[in-house]
Amino acid sequence: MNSQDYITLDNRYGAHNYHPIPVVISKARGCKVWDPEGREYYDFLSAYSAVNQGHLHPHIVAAAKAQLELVTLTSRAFHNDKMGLFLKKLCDYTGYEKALPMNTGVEAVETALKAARRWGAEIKGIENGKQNIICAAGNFHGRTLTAVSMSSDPESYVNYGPYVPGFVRVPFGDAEAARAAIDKNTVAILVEPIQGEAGVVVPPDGYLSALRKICTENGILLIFDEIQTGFCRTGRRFAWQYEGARPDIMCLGKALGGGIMPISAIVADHEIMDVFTPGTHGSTFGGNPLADAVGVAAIEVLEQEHLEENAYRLGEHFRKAVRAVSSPKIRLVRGKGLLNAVVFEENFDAYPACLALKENGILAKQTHGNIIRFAPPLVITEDELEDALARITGVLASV
Ligand code: IF1
Repeated sequence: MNSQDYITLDNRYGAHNYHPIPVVISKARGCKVWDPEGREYYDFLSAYSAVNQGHLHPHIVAAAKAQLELVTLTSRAFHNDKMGLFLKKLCDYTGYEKALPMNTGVEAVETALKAARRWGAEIKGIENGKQNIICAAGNFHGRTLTAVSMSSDPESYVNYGPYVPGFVRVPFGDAEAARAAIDKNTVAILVEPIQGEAGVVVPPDGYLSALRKICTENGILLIFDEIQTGFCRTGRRFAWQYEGARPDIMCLGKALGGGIMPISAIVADHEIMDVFTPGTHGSTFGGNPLADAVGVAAIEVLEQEHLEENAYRLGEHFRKAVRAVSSPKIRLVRGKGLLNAVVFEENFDAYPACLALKENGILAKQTHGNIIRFAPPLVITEDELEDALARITGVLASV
């Protein structure tokens, strides 16, 4: 079978809920992937930042293989000998007292929202059912009914009603708007430190720390969704560290699984995490021993290879090189670390540019039509980035 055969199969048997770049990936290693015909590409999407450590990192693969010889799934009806080690590692790495493991990112978001609502009812004494949570326009927190109920993007929410109530949406990047939306039943503010799906929207400096201050002053929780920005992607372990704006709850996913399997979690201190009591939340697969072994190895790679430093340094270089491209179609280049986007003019369709990038050995995907996100695995070397940049700037200069 060749690439076209695989694409035909997908189209015949799969729901048409995606419009992928027409490339089939059958092998991957580090920051590169290959199609069945043997063509080589740089991966500039990194599965939306889920492979920060690079594809098939040997340390993470070894941990998975070793665990596959022992035990993979126990459920939480019993203890296993890996979960505690994983939770400790995650708490040490993030600087929180407790962690609650789930699987996908949106489950971490749901977990954070449940924690905040329960905290509001039990600690703040808000009448159950009256809790509200402030979120930001342009957010992306996942695909469940709760997550799309927060969304301002019609693609995400249209015809999925009735929507989950209890959310108040304010403009992203405007801390005073968030402050003004707080009422006596508000339990939390939830935002992404940088909005990924919205097109790598970096808020004004001081926004995150202003939100921190507002939440503290009003006795409500600050929740950051670091599912896409976390684990070194933006040049720090977590994007909030640029402003010392430590949230009360942090949602984590994607790169926590090292590109091997879905692993997510929330972290928080005990006063918040203790709102969960036996039977009040959980997951069949959350905290499974295979995920625990993979999660520990995924964090070890981030630490041992100093990936936040690599992301910071190469990110500066990437933006400088791409900003030097002169094209009347490019409006701006923005991002932090190795989470970057090239924003074209309002009505520009970036899909053909992504096809041209593919022809030149670069895989990237547009978002909102006129924006291309560039987010290679953080293990990319300076030489590899140089090689990729020559191709990227060449294509961008010719659009
Ligand atoms: C798709 C987007 C990125 C996320 C943040 C929670 C989740 C995500 C900040 C949910 C997931 C993914 C989902 C994936 C594509 C991708 C995406 F374009 F859709 F928006 F990255 F920008 N919070 N983002 O970015 O995590 O439940 O998927 O594990 O839906 O195709 P999940």
